[in-house]
Amino acid sequence: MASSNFIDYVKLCSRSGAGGAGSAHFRREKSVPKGGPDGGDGGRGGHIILRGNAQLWTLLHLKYKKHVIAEPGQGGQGGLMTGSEGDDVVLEVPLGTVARDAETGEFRFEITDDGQEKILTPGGRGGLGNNHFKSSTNQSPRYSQPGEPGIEEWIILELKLLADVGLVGFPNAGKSTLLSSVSAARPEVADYPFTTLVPNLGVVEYRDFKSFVMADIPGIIEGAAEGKGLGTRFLRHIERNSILLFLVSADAKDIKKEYRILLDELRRYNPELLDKKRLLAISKSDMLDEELMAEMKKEVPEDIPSIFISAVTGYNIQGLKDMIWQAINE
Ligand SMILES: Nc1nc2c(ncn2[C@@H]2O[C@H](COP(=O)(O)OP(=O)(O)OP(=O)(O)O)[C@@H](O)[C@H]2O)c(=O)[nH]1
Ligand SMILES: [Mg+2]
Repeated sequence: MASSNFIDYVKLCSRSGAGGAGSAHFRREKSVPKGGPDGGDGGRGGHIILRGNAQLWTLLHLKYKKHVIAEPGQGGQGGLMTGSEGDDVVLEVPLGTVARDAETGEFRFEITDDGQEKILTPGGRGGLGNNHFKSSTNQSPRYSQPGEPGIEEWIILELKLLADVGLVGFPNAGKSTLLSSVSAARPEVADYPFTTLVPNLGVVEYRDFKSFVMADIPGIIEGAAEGKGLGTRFLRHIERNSILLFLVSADAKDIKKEYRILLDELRRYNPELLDKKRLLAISKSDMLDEELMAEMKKEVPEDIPSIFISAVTGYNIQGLKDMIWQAINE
């Protein structure tokens, strides 16, 4: 389970549309007693297409889409009318999505650019109308081609997750509890420091099928840069995150001070980490009454957007997601 945490994975049945049949029609008009073949071609069946979308971060929106089916093309008609093409089905996927054949594991392609489109399962070609089979020896062919069948295949879409939000906090701050309350990830939670020893990633569902990835990493303590606690070796996991969410527990004696210590450890590990956008959440706010919270609000650092939350009661969790989403997309 631990490793699959890092990969978003969807298996789906992709079925393209069959091509429409060519027509075997003959021109029939009062003024033209012996009209020639005028059967039009069948239309192409719909493709299943993948399109890169830089606004998507996960494959969550495809998780429950087991079957993807495109329309067949229409048959050709008399008067050399080509049948209309079946509508394509376009699946939007995040950049970095890899498509594989589910049976053989064969690599098909990777979507790397915003707006890039690749045909995953091509629609069947339309059949040719009888008009194409006219020859010097046969002026009135009665046959036309059938359309090519569509293809049905099982496909795996895979995406290596890069976390958008990294959680930074002391041991026991409630990082893992927060991750498990906003995502399907189930990191271990316990009332002692260093419960989390390896990073966990979770996909956080946001409004309208949008989502982002949150990384829960082991707690950091003062002196981590010199190797205290688990040291800073896990900080490399947040080097590629777009924003950092600092978590300080509501029972901290001095919120500002804890925040400064965390900041300082990050700076000593890699000063570039401080170029990232930062948010601060005061966790375990269910332990505060209103009066106490009002008092503490005066003590939070002013130079960072902050919010009081409780992962246990759900207090302000939606507000936190809004803040994160805004920060990621600014
Ligand atoms: N009252 C309350 N307790 C919480 C809340 N969130 C976490 N806790 C408790 O705080 C303790 C630590 O929680 P964890 O989520 O394991 O903390 P962590 O930051 O992941 O800790 P490490 O993995 O050791 O760094 C547990 O006993 C949790 O039940 C909260 O919102 N309210
Ligand atoms: Mg933890």
